[in-house]
Amino acid sequence: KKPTIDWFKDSKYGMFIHWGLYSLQGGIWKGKKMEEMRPPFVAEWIMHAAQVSRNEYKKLANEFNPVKFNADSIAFLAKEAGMKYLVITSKHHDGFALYDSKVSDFDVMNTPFKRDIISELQNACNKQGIAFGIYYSHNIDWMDGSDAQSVEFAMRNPDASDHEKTFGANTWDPSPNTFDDYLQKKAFPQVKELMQNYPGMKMLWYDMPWRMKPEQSFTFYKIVYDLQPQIIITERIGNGFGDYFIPGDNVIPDDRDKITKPWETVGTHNNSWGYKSYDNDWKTPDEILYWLLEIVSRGGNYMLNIGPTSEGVVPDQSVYNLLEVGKWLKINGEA
Ligand code: FUL
Repeated sequence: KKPTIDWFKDSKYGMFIHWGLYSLQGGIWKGKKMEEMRPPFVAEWIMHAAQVSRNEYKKLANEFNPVKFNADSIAFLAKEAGMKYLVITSKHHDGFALYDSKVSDFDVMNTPFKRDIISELQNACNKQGIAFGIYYSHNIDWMDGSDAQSVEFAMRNPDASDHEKTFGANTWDPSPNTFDDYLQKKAFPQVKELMQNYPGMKMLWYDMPWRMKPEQSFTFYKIVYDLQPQIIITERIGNGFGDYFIPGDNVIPDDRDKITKPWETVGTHNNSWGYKSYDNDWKTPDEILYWLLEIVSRGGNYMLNIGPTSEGVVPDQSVYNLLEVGKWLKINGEA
C-alpha cells in the first residue's frame, strides 16, 4: 500500500529544474539556432535538434563547470517563492547524470566540476524544509540505446504512425545497444543507485511513457517502491503505474472532473525548459500568478521550471518572477 499523497496535494506549488550539458549551448549549436534545425525547439533537446553524434556530444562534459552554482541559494529562492517542493533532472534525454553515478561514466564526476549536484541540492532542500525529488528520463536516452526500442516498437506495431514509431529516438547515431541492454545495464541500475544513495526523496518524475511495455514500466515502479516506498511517481512512467497525473507540458486541464488522480501542471517561464540564451519571451509575475491560481483553484499543483545557465546562475527574469509571486503569497497568507 502506498503511503499518503496528501502532502503533495497540500503543497500546491513547486520548483522544477532542467539543468545539464545542454545548458552550455543555450539553444545554439555551432552558430545555428534550434529553430533552423529539427523540432522540438526546447533547449534540452539540442542533441536531437542538431543531430549531434554521441562522441561529439560526450565532449561537452569537458566544459561543464558551473562555478556559480549554489544549492543553498536555489533552495532559499524556492522557499522565498512560496514553493514547497523541488524536482531536478538527475538524467535527461541526453543520458548525462547530474550525480555521482557508478553505473555510467557519463556523469558530473567526469566533468571539471566534479561535484554531486543532486546530493548538494537534496541537502539544501532538507535544510529549508522543502520536499525533494528527481526527474529521470527512463525511456529516452540518446547516448545509450533507448533508440532500439523505437525499432522494436515499429516491428510490433507496423501500422503505427512514423511519429509514434520514431519521435524522440536517436535516429542519426544510435548506440549499438538493444533497449534491453540499456534497461539492464544503465536505466534500472541507475534508478536503483539513486534510491540507495539519496534516501528520503519524495517524488520521482519519470518522463515519456510512449513505446514502453507494461513489464518495463512495472520494473521502474518496483525498484523505487522496494527501496523508497514513500516516493510518489508520475504517470509518465507509462502503462498506468503512476501515482499522479500530468495533463501535459504547460497545460491546464479543462475538464477536471475526468481526472481521478492528484495532478500537476508543469510550466516554463519562457518557451524552454533548459536554458535558452535567446528566448526572451518571459512570463511576467502576473501571468505566473494567473497560472498558479487557475491551477490551484481547479485542484492541481503547479511546478514551475527554472533553467540555470552553464555557470549555474538562475536567469534574472525567473528570479524576479519567483520573488514577486512569493511576496504576493506572503501578503495573502498562503506561504
Ligand atoms: C518533456 C521532455 O521531452 C522535455 O524536455 C521536458 O523535460 C518536459 C518537462 O517533459 O516532455
